[in-house]
Amino acid sequence: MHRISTAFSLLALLAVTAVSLLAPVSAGANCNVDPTLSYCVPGVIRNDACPTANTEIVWCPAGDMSLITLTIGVVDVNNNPCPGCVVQVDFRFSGSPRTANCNLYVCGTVGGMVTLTGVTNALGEVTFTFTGGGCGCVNMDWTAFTSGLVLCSSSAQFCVKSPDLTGDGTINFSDTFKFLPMLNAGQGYCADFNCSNTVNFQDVFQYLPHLNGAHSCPGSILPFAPCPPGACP
Ligand SMILES: [Ca+2]
Ligand SMILES: [Ca+2]
Repeated sequence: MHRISTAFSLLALLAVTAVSLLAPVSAGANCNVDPTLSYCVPGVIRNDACPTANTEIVWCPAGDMSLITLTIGVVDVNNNPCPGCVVQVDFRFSGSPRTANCNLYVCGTVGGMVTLTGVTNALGEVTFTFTGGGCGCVNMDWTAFTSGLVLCSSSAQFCVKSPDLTGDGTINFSDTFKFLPMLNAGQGYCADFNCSNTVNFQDVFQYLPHLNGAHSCPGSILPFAPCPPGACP
């Protein structure tokens, strides 16, 4: 009897050990986060035909061109990375469209607002990415939290253009109607998809795959910067 209960105890101990080995290590929960050393870095993932040094990016609602990013880095009081930290970020986008090209929007936002949650990786970082449509300049404001602590709160501006020239969430014939006059004139900031300062066949090649694919933003669109009255035909 004693031998059996010892065997049971050993089995129970092995089971507990196995479970504790399998359970995820909650490093984030044990991390003594230092909000003053933690950081938020805005940026872009460039995937368009403009020169790298260009300040404007070309984005497509389908997300297959350049993206706006925000990377949050969480570190502890010794400046070591905190992996496994749950980070929540309140984003607020606003901006000014070029009036001739109307609305601006960011996919996944409602009127430019969205709250996103992510978990930091082994480097203590988590990156959020955004795409959208329309032509103009976008302001991204954010406040990032972890465990009720404010990690950082700031803003950045990005100037964008898109094959979704009308800024209604989809690329279709109405965008072509906006594109053609600029192609015929040989100029137009919003249709200059390779940032060459002219609009020609090279920009047509940039535009067509998005038109042919009827690229669109998943979900409904609520632009945060609607065009001024009378600016859209
Ligand atoms: Ca459109
Ligand atoms: Ca061009």
